[in-house]
Amino acid sequence: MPTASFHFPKGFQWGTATSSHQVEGGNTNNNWYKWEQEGHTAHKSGLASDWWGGRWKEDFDRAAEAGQNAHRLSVEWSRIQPTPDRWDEEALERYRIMLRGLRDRNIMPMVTLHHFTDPLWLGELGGWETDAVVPLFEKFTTKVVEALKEYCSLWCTINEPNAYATEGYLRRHFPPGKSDLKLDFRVQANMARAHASAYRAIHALQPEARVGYALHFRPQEPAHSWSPLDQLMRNITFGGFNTPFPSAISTGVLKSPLGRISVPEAKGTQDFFGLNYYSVDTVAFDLRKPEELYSRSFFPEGTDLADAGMNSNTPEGFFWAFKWAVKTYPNLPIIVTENGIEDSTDRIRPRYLAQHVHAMWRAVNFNWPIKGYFHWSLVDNFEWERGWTQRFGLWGIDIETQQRTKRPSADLYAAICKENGLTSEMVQKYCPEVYEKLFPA
Ligand code: IFM
Repeated sequence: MPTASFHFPKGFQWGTATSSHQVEGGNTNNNWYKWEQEGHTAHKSGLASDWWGGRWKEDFDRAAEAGQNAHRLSVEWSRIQPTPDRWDEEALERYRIMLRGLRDRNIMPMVTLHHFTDPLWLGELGGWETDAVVPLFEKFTTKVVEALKEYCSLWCTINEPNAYATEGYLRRHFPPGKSDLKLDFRVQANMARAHASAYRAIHALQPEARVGYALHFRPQEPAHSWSPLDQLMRNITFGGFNTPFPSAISTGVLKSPLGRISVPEAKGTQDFFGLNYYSVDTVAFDLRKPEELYSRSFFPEGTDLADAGMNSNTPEGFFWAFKWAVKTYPNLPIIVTENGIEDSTDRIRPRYLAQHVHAMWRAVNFNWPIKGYFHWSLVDNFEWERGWTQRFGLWGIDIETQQRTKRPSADLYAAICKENGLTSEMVQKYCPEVYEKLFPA
């Protein structure tokens, strides 16, 4: 009997999340492969975590032994439809085998249909910049759902449409490396349209399906609450990044600081809200940053920051994200589709995990309808433009040998999954430095 504990409702899903290009390896027919060859990334994805080579089996074993009962993965469009007029049935069969592999281990799959990568041929047709993508994505969705519906009924149409658009059409970190705010919002509008038609296509094939998308939600705070300019920049950043896509789904209008795009067909097209939460940013007005629209995002001194400096440990932002979600989408189930931190030495991850699970528990206790949590990530994987410099896995991977090494957080997360909660003993064992914060006497 633990001394003190924070338990979750019966049936809560505990899992991990991954995506095709980040773990499969050997994806040579998509825009990211090209982007890597052109030298835009710190490293190349190469074999990634070698799941296409079969290592998914040992990694799913790890997840099952660690008490996980759910896993979110994505399918690779460029493998399944290598050219506009050809389907690769063998690739689909491989995904069927992987999903069966999850089911055999009592792990419920969630499948994402689009996670940042596009087939090369799609880019040649204009990618997400034109609404010609909408019927193409619907066709792809139909093909995948027909093939995989025996094993999966929980679908995420598009991962982080806001990050895809911002990184590819404003900040130039992702392909196609453009910087054009208008295009950024046009791409998000087309993603909302494609999401809506995929939503309907999935329900037509599988009435019991639960379908949603995953938003990268990044709360922002003004550097100085007394500064109207910092406040203004915070509001522009917040309204430019976090809210346009959600507004398209809740109201049928994609609202951005630049204007509005009508997407009436998107209104109400979700059965759950997928929340990807990592960290809070501080925003300041900065005249030296015209390319960032005169704003600067940073982590203030004293922040509990990961070594690689990409995310900080700010669990209060996680609670705030839930609060925002229930206000934006009243009564809609929430699934945490991603949450985690880059940390090769596991210095910060145990407390990050414990404090975020605690923040989620607080939210559950307001009867906010949170149904599951997918930690990012099961094993180290290819982190986009940052290559292999950021390690998000509960298990580390030596990329040369593909050898896995368990990080202490994997045991902490296993204890949480098996207990369906967080106990004082776990905190005492894995992150005693936050014991007083989580269990004040
Ligand atoms: O690795 C990414 C993932 O592909 C999308 N969400 C954020 C993760 C960590 O940066």
